[in-house]
Amino acid sequence: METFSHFERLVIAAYRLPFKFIKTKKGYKAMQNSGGLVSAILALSENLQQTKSEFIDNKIVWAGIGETLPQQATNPKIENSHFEIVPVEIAQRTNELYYGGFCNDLIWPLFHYFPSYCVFEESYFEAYKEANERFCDELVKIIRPGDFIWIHDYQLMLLPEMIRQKVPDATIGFFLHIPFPSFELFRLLPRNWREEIIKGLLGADMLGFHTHDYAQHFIKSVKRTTSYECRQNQIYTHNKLVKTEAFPIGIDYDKFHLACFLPKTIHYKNKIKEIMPNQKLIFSVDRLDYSKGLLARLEGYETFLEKHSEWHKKVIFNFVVVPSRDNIRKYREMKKEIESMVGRINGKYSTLEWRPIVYQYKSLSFHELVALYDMSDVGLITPLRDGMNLVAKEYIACQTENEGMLVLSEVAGAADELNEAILINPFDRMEMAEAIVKALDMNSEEKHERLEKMKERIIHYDVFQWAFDFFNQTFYIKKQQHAMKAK
Ligand code: GDG
Repeated sequence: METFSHFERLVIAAYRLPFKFIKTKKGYKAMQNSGGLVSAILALSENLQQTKSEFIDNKIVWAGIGETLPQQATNPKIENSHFEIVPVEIAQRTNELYYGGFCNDLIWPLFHYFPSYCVFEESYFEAYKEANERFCDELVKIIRPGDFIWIHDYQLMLLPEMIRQKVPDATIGFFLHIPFPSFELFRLLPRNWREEIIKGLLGADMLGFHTHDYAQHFIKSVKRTTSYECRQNQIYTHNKLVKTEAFPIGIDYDKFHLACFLPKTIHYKNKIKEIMPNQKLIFSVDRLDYSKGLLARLEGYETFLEKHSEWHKKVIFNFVVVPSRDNIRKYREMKKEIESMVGRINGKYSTLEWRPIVYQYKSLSFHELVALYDMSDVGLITPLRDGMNLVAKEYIACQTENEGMLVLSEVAGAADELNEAILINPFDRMEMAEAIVKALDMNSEEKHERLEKMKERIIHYDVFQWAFDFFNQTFYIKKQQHAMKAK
């Protein structure tokens, strides 16, 4: 029987490669793709040298859709990183049905509790299978014994079992970055699709979710979909033991916290002070997405303005929306609605010298983002559903110069760890309005005390701990499987 003491390579499979390449006069420039997953894995790849896990070596392979590295590409992150890139090619039409269709027209709304937004198309599922097979083909070519294959997110839920069929001894972990919904939602998928998804996922040895609730929802769906025996968080399939666990993703705390003291950030902070003297600042930043609750947030802020005229002229809401998926009709329509609502609220409450909302539809630079986190008095993070929400954790990490308070949706995964924030129901505009007042009025001692508790938790379980915890627990489940086989 094979024995092993560590994993030799980390093989990541995620929908998108971490970089795109822009042609410039001087050659190609590599730009980091946006999103929580890419930030997390890049931070990890930069830090594997100082690994806290004795179970994994510092070699990373990343398979995903995108281009190969042009030779002239320049970017310190690429030069210093230790990963090899494996591009996966998917025909354009298949990708439209797979990514635009099955992933974003069905799984994304369903798993975020928007069943009425779901589109059920047979061709979507066929394309989903085909795309997962394409990933499998590329991975099977490069996988070798000693690899730890770590598959990420809802675009690749069939992949664990596909790889298992071809490489039965592979070590496979899967992490879901979005919520796993209650069975009442999951059961809305056609029976054969939900069976294939559950069996696809169960090809992994370890299945990770952001929260215990998501892991429990998954187990419930396994019980309702298969005849496998489930004991607490372990599932016994026909031929192996699979474990599910909550691994709440963290952030690179030091990167955000220390950035508050860098000259570039200080430059932006001074600018904010200059432009908004004697004003309280409320801040939010999210990708354009209905799950982020942007319209409901504007309604909550409007209610605050309506009920609390004592705050007029004393507060500004800096509302940043980062372009995302705006080639999709639903997203374009939402953008229009946001803009008309911002216009209406500003039209109603603005005076010559004051505008209650400063709206920006763009991506901020890292230092600008950190400066805004640090200088704002209230972080208003109110998704209608969110797997975790890294912005909430980054906001806490950046409270240095001007300690603020976080108003956080109770249905973001982050609410499980950040319970000293002011937690609210994001659909309740009255509750949101009163939470804003509470955050603005909170005395500095109370804010400090609450922030310290939250900081302690996110320092302790940062993005590195998240990954190492996943590797270590997978290592032990592998040992357990070997011991069971040896009996
Ligand atoms: C998915 C899940 C889960 C945002 N705007 C700017 C900017 N960002 C960065 C933030 C943060 C990341 O993007 C967004 O992460 P979130 O977690 O908030 O959201 P998703 O992209 O939806 O991520 C989510 C995550 O995966 C990880 O598992 O938490 O629930 O939906 O890091 O800082 N960065 C810069 N400028 C911006 O304007 N520089």
